[in-house]
Parts: sequence; C-alpha cells; structure tokens
Amino acid sequence: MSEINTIEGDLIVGDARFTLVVTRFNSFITESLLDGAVDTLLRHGAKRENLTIVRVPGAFELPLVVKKIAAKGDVDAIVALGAVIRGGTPHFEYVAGECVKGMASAMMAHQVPVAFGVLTVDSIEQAVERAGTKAGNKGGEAALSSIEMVNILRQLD
Ligand code: INI
Repeated sequence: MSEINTIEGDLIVGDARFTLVVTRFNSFITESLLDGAVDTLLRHGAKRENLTIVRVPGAFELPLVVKKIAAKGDVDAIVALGAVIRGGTPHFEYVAGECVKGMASAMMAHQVPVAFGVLTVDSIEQAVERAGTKAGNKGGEAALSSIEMVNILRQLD
C-alpha cells in the first residue's frame, strides 16, 4: 500500500519568534498562564531574544493589539492570554464574545497563528484550576499549539 502524504507540525521551536499578549485584568490568574506559556516555549527550545511580552488592560483589548502585531508580520505566532470570569451580569458574554471574534479575525486576515489562551470560566475556582493547578496550565497548552501551528504553516508555505 502506498504511503499517505501527511503533514504534521512538530514541537521544536528553532528560530521562531513569538509574542505573548497578556491581560492585566485578573492578573493573579493571567500571570500564571504567562509563566506556563514562557516555560513551555523555553523548554521547547525558544530563544529568550525571540520572545516578546505585551501587557494589555483586559480581554476586550486583546484583539486590537493582536491584530496590530499580526499586521506587522515580524512574528511567527502570537499567544493571547487572559481570563474572563463570569459575574452576575451579561458583561462576561460581551467581553468573551468580542475577544474570540476579534482574535479569530486577526488570525485569518494576517495568516499569523493566534493561540487562544483566554480562559472563559464560571468561577475563580475554575480559573485557578486551569492556571497551573489540577486542570493543568492553559497558557502552556496555548504555547504548545502555537509551536505546532508555526511548524505546520512552514510546511504548507
Ligand atoms: N476583562 C477581562 O480580561 N476579564 C474579565 O473577566 C472582565 N470582566 O469580567 O469584566 C474584563 N473586563 C474588562 C474589559 O476587558 C476591558 O478591559 C474594559 O471593559 C475596558 O475596555
């Protein structure tokens, strides 16, 4: 039987450049997501000089900054990190909805992978669980998916 042509991204960073965009809102959670993302990138061979961290006020501001970075075209991937925690009002839906829509559209417009490391959770407890405790670190997972995407796109180019 003939081989099936398969394209997969490995998890080796090489010389790839990453920008991590992190919210100050809920910083007690998002700084742990950032630690997880940076740790993952470094352990997969990223060079410190190829990492840039940008801090933004909240998740609502992520799309504009992500779009601006993507449009410049000088990074291989963007890792967006934030935490939107449901309160008693519809605010959560608006912030989370605009955040995901805006970042998806930036990714598609500029063809730069944007990893969605934004927690959308019902409680602080759920956020803590996903920021380096019993449900892992979603910042690290987002970083990993960005490495994979860089390597898939390099093969497709
Ligand atoms: N921003 C967040 O990143 N997470 C939240 O949970 C959140 N809530 O719930 O309000 C939040 N709001 C701030 C928003 O992102 C903007 O920074 C603000 O509205 C100013 O534009």
